[in-house]
Amino acid sequence: MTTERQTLRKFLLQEQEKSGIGQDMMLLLEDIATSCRIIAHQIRNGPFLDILGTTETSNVQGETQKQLDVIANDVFLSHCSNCARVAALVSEEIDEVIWLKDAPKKGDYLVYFDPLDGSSNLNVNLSVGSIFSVVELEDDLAELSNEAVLIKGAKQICAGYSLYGPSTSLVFSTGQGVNGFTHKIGSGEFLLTFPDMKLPEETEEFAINASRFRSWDAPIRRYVEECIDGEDGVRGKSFNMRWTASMVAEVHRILTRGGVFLYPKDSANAHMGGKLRLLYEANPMGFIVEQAGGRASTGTERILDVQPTGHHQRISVVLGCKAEVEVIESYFADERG
Ligand code: P6P
Repeated sequence: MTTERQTLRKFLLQEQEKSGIGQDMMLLLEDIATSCRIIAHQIRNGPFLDILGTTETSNVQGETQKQLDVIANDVFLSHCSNCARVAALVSEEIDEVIWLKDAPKKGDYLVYFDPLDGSSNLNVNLSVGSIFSVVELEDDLAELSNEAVLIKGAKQICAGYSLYGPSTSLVFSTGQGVNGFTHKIGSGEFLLTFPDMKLPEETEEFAINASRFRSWDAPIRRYVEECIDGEDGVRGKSFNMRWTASMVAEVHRILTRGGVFLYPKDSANAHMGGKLRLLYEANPMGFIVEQAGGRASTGTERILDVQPTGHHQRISVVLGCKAEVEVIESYFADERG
């Protein structure tokens, strides 16, 4: 007999009592959930809608945009603008900060998102996802400037992702742990399927793009070589490796069965500061991993403590099971001497 699963709405009402998240955050999360349902529908019907191709345009990252990158971005823009408390939107796909208010007030929301992460997986039918992060303004804004959205990840009040895989998962935290929902085809409801997600302390699985081996800094190379040395090496145990080219899929796997994800700054991307973006990839995923009992680091400092210097800033990312991230951090410390 299947148990009656809690709907997203019922969960949010319960959370409202427990964590004090207000009506506005509930409305925003419902709008984000609607965005994810629409994007999931577009992806699943992509071959029939002829939208799995690329556009003639590039985004601020210099990446050629997929049609679904643009579609997903437009869906997030239109739905996240519904909530009267949203003062600004920061999208991976748009150069400038999108201000929705002339005079944002204390308590207004800043919403950062990567509308379709891993979109190179789209035309080979592999998992992609959306990532979102919400920060509450601590003071009225005297002026609308890009600097106003450069807020540390530790200030997030909500972060999450939607994974468009065999099923559509919506996983988020409002600071009271991590909970995951699955979209039930037919009813359209997101139902609670992964309550209170927790990372194991240890793991035997790491995720890294091994083709970048020649560019890695010494601590990363040392860590990966020791994992590959297995039982006969200093780690004394075997490791498995995964790489899906979708941070959302990697993080969901890690939240579900453990692991560590590495996309470090290396000699090939150091001029950009790394590959992954701080405000709408590293910060939200770091928040969720920490809320699930894990750790999120640049290798030398906590990601959520990094003071952003640009709203499309890139950063080195090592996140997952705490013990494994600490091993990697210790290798960077050894290198500093
Ligand atoms: P690579 C997707 O483009 C992304 O931003 C992350 O989702 C993913 O982990 C990484 O880049 C994949 O990078 O170099 O393996 O293509």
